[in-house]
Amino acid sequence: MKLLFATNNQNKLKEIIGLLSDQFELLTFADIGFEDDIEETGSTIEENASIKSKTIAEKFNINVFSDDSGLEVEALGGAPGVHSARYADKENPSGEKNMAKMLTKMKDEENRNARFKTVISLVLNGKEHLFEGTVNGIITKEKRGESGFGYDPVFQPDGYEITFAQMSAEEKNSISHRYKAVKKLCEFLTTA
Ligand code: ITT
Repeated sequence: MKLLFATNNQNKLKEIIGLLSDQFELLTFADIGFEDDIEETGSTIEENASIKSKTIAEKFNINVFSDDSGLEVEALGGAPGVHSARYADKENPSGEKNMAKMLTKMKDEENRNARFKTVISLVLNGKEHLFEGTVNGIITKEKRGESGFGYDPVFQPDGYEITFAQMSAEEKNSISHRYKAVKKLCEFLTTA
């Protein structure tokens, strides 16, 4: 089955390719010649996932899924959440600036509980289905590790002494929020 993954984020694309089983032929924006930016105007992670997949499904009439993710920090009332990508700088977003802001905000905070959340919106034959994956952990006091992307160097999942950025891609992929959501997506697709 041909399925388009609606994302401009090459890191996420690499992760998903490693997660999806061979029974799906994964298409990207390059395959359909889509070069625009989809404005993520939703106020929740769910809404933004829907906006991305529905925009592409309506324009190209294909089966498509998108993933919207965010980091929710308990002591910050769930922030940055839906604003994770542009937390520190709306115009020129960067993982480095986001982590610096996060570590400053959390400097004297004892409650370091956080969770990554992914929502996948699948539009299959014109109908939308949502799948969610979360992973609990803590915000570390300083950055550790070089792998992954985004907030990975400051996020340590529960049950581990290392951050996502200190894990191999395979290890992160076996426990991540995205993995859990993709697993639900795959289970659904294989029975659909
Ligand atoms: P899209 O083109 O798919 O929208 P994006 O970079 O905007 O890509 P999201 O909105 O889904 O991605 O994610 C928002 C931000 O959350 C992302 O830029 C990262 O900073 C952070 N994030 C998401 N998943 C992450 C992960 O697995 N590890 C670290 N940070 C992550």
